Amino acid sequence: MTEFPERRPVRSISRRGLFQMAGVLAVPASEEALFSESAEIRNPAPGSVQGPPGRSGQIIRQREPENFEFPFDALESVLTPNDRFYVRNHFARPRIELASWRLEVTGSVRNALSLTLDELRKLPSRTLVCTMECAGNSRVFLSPPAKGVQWELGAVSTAEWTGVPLIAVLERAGIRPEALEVVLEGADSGEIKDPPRPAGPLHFARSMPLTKARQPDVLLAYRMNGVDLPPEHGFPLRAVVPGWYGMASIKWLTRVVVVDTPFQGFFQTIDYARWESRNGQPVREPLRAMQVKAAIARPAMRESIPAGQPYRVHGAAWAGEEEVAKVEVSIDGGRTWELAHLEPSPGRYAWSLWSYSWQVPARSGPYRLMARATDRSGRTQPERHDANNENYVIHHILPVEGEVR
Ligand SMILES: Nc1nc2c(c(=O)[nH]1)N[C@H]1C(S)=C(S)[C@@H](COP(=O)(O)O)O[C@H]1N2
Ligand SMILES: [Mo]
Repeated sequence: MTEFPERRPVRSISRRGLFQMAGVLAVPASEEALFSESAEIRNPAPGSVQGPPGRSGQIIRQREPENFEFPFDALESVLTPNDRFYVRNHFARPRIELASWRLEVTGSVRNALSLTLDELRKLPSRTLVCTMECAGNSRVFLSPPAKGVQWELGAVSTAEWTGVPLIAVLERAGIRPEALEVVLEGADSGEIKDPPRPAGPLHFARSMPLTKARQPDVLLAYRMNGVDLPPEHGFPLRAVVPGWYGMASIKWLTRVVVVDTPFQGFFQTIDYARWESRNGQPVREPLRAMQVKAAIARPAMRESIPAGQPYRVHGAAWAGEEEVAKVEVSIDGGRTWELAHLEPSPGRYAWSLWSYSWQVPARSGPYRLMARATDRSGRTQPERHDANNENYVIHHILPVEGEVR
């Protein structure tokens, strides 16, 4: 029903301490900021649910299941604090008893495994900073309105993850030569509401080809930004599949199944898939790598800006399995573009923060700012949404409009 921004409870001192170190300001939310939008509007105009910048907490898009957005206009540092990191759940969050929890590794392997968290923690670990974006991020900007959670800019966040490489666990189990893919399954389950849908409940599950699963940066993660994985982010164990849209990074992981044929699950074919042309025929392909994208944190949508002063336009840019080569900004509706300053990213799969010093005109009037990223392979952002992506992969250039006053 109501979908207004709301502050979540303040977390432990230790976690806040961590992010003060990381340069994140813990600014308390003002109450006026939180109730700025009536939720009767299912697809609000861009910016209409934005409060003043700098508030803490997440934007509640849906309470059950939990779907919380990172307030992107509060972007301050590369790492997103755990209590602001967006949450995307399809079903109710599962209750997990650590004492009975096991990771089962089965299918096309020589020795099936059943591992406790302690056993996983004893294996050699790896730590990396990785950006995760929901494939439905920015959906609110599509017209006509697209079905699904009405994310603005903030269904994307970045954290430092620690865990065991998936391949290390697979090698212990012994991958059979005929193996093709690895299916990851979460403990959460439920029924799909809209057709086409299977009868009865199903678990959230996705697969990846073995070629991806062999990359040592694909982790089974148990720590996030230096603390145990929080419950809403998949405690005790989740996958982190760097460079891919978030749906691949299965939370509350309980089963890893090595398979010899392509997995055809609901979230692989019906949902989180797109149309691709093969020999002149559209075929269904699962979503995989994140596409190149720059997002503007400030100014926020419809932010008023004082005339005649310099303004620091800033945001983040990411490119999935590629690296961002440059970010450009246009202040004239896309006629001319100027290079933004790009900060070094803390890892191959982490977003880069960027900024651009804009000399705001002395006269009042409307403004229209655009940013676009280009990756190292030369791919850049399209001007329009690709209809074959339907309600996903929204990475076309999204202008920010407001008033100079
Ligand atoms: N078990 C399980 N894993 C899941 C999901 C889910 O609903 N259940 N959602 C996926 C989707 S669509 C995204 S975008 C990411 C979000 O991770 P986060 O909630 O930690 O941000 O988790 C993925 N992993
Ligand atoms: Mo997602």
